[in-house]
Amino acid sequence: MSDEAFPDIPKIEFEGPDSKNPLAFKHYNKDEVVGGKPMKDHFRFGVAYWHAMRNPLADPFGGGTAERPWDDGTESVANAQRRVWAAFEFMQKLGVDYYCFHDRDVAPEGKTLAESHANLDAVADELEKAQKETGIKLLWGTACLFANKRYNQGAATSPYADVFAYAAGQVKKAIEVTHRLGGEGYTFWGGREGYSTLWNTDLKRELDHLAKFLHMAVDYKKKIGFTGQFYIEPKPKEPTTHQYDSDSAACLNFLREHGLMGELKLNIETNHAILAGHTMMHELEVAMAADALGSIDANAGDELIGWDTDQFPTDIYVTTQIMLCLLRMGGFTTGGLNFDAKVRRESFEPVDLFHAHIGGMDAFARGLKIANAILEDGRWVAFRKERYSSWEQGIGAKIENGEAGFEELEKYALESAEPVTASGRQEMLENLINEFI
Ligand code: XLS
Ligand code: NI
Ligand code: NI
Repeated sequence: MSDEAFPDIPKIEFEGPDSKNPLAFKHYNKDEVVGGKPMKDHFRFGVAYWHAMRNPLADPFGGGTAERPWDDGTESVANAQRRVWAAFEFMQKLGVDYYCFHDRDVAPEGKTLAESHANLDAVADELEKAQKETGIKLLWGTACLFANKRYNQGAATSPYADVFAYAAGQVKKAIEVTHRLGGEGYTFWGGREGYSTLWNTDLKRELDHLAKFLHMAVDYKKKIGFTGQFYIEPKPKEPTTHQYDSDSAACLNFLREHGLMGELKLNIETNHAILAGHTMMHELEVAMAADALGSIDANAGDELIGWDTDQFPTDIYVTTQIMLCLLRMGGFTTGGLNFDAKVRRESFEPVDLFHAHIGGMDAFARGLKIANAILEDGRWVAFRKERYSSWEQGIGAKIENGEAGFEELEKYALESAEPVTASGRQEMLENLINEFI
């Protein structure tokens, strides 16, 4: 076997829309300037280490199918270190600039916390070398607080104080390693921070504990001088019946109630939006309205299966909506588009990892070009502006400026004719958007 993990796969290049080469980009042209900056800076694409490198592709009815010839299947540190080089070869050939990881997907869990820390350090040594050699950077790190049996009833929301303390020790270390590797962010996804039944759950106490945990993390981050952005990732259910961080609105309310606004932004995942009964655009708009959209876990769900299927994003209508939000926000600062997505169990060959990511990157490139064209055209923006124009002067401006109360408004309504509204023109706008797709 050659030293390469993907010996038959060359560097993926942009060949344009007419190319029939499945291992080429048709739309993602990293240096092409769209809307004032190169494509790669709009997206800041990241590979999710857990899916790309660690997902065995099992489902509830059968074990893993993934063929990963560079991996000897053991939970050894040496195997984990070797895997780092396969991961970076993959990312380099694909041409992404970022990756994300959980502590326990890059390094094996030891028998004690001390041993786990040491394993993580040993793999972080390799990650640091590989980052230096390739220029690939860490978008964010995170800790796996859901796989080990000790977390079966939660981590920061476990009914057991010792579990909370263990989780704190684990997260402390994960933040330190993220800091050491120059991570631009750190994500909290509350794997099992929720409940299965209220018969055994003190909901208020658990939520207070979660807030305490996050405050401790914020304090520690400042103490060690880690300036990366903290994110919280909403998800409504799965694995628990009800997750506390269920959607953007719930997360924002939680952060506000506990004095954490400004300390954490949201990392929003498409499939989680769907599970919450929302569209991705809704979740993004809610976060943007609170100035709290930080990063995105790019994937897709299956409308026919009610799980977090974590599929690769291919729907150009959705990528267009996401890019419309990002362009209006002025783009990411610390965040990026992390492909929190896995290939299907049937797609077990290494090359499928390339097909999947190429498809996702091309889908976003098209979304960007379409969204930029919609904004440059101006009709969509103008329609929305016109729809709210009654707030620009007269009584609308007075209300917005806090210069009118109920008495003034009643007087105004009594003296005015019946209010006039115009059509919302939903269908016309849907047609307008489709003009560009
Ligand atoms: C799981 C989450 C997870 C987070 C990181 O559903 O999406 O992958 O992104 O813990
Ligand atoms: Ni995610
Ligand atoms: Ni998910």
